[in-house]
Amino acid sequence: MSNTDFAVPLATVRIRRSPETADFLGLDSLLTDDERMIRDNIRAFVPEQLLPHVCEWFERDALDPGIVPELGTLGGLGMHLQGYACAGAGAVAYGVTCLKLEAGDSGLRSLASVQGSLAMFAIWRYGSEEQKQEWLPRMAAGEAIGCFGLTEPDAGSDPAAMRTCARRGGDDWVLNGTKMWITNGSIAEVAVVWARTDDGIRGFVVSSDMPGFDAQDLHGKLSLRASVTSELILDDCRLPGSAMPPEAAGLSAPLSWLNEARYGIAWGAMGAARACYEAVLDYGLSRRAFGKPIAAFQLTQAKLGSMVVELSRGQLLAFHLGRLRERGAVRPEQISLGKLANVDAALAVARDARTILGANGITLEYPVMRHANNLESVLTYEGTAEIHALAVGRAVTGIPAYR
Ligand code: TGC
Ligand code: FAD
Repeated sequence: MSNTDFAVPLATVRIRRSPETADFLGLDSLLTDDERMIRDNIRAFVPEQLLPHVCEWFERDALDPGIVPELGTLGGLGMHLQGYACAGAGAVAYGVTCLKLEAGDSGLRSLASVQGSLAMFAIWRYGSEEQKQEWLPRMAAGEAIGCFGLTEPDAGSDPAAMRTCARRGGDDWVLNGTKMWITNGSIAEVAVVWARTDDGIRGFVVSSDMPGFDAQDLHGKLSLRASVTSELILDDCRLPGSAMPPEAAGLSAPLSWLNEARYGIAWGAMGAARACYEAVLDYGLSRRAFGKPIAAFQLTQAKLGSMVVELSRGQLLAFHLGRLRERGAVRPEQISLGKLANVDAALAVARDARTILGANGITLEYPVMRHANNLESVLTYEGTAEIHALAVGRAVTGIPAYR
């Protein structure tokens, strides 16, 4: 018997695929008709408006802000807020939107998270009526972009160590300091920034045309390249007294808003993972080695099987958090668990997916390494994996171990 006798005859490699392979458990049936409709709108937007450009943006380390009004038209910005031209959608509808956006690129979901869950939510929750009227309808339409400045060069995981300060100048506030790694920074018309005052940490709504406000883009990123990331410089930036919403006081304000965005990431990471899985499933069925599709090898199927497990678990987890959230019953540490688990799962899927593509996997021709690189930022921002592990640890032991 020769070696070739062991090869599987082509005719025996029968391909019987589950019709909804990325939704192995049929989770789609858990969505309401409205949620499915919102999901389908965004699903169409990504291949039409994002995918034709995203590789070029990733290569150029840039994003065309022209996409923002397009997303606004679909109701994808601040969609979970009520009033002020926002859609008032539920948490699961917002979640499936994040999933679909991040299936395109984490940079697009980031843009929507920062705009809707951080900048708009801050104004919606704590802003004066005048600030809400001035900013929210335009931000929902994508006519004005917002950013959220908490992190500083020397204060990321520990925002309580921030140095940016605000002092009184008559009735005005005068801000000095630097914010670092700020998504949408240089394309934003409005920034919600945090500064130390004599009265503790406070939030400020800063229009980017105020004298003393500057934003410089950060370059040389190997991750989240189809996204604008900037440094904000506040150099004697003078703001009217009304720029400080009275209730945006203490770190608990920004930290509680982060729950909004972290929840979206639990869904979004599953979008990146699904895109990786779908790309390599098709590839594995058509790419041949040793006389048969590489998807016919047991080692490849083990990888695909574990991707399906991670995707199914992660989407169920995100869905459960969403329904809890809609009942007002979700706890911050449960959101920490969701962000931690689903970003880890997405990274594992992306890493396995890259190997299935072989050398093709290191190119931009396939979305996998772009997603894998992006997920390194997602692992770090909105609280690092370590910070979320500590949040879960604090919840189960009652002992805070951050300090
Ligand atoms: P600690 O004493 O624990 O807390 C201070 C106050 O905040 C409250 N709090 C929360 N409230 C609601 N939800 C949460 N998740 C909360 N976490 C804390 C807390 O109850 C307390 O309230 P009060 O009333 O007693 O004063 O504060 P700490 O200084 O010891 O720090 C705790 C720690 C480490 C958890 C916190 O500092 C933290 O979360 N660090 C991570 C920072 C972070 O996530 N930064 C994200 C910046 S924005 C961003 O990354 C955007 S990325 C772009 C994109 O989204 O796409
Ligand atoms: P550090 O806090 O210096 O942490 C370094 C390492 O030490 C990490 O592994 C961390 O987990 C670990 N560590 C720190 N403390 C502990 C501890 N107590 N126990 C165990 N380990 C610990 N911020 C904004 O405010 N707005 C934005 O729009 C924004 N966008 C971003 C976009 C991108 C692409 C990136 C990469 C970041 C963005 N960030 C933004 C910043 C982000 O939130 C921070 O990078 C993040 O909070 C971590 O802070 P750091 O980078 O300073 O890391």
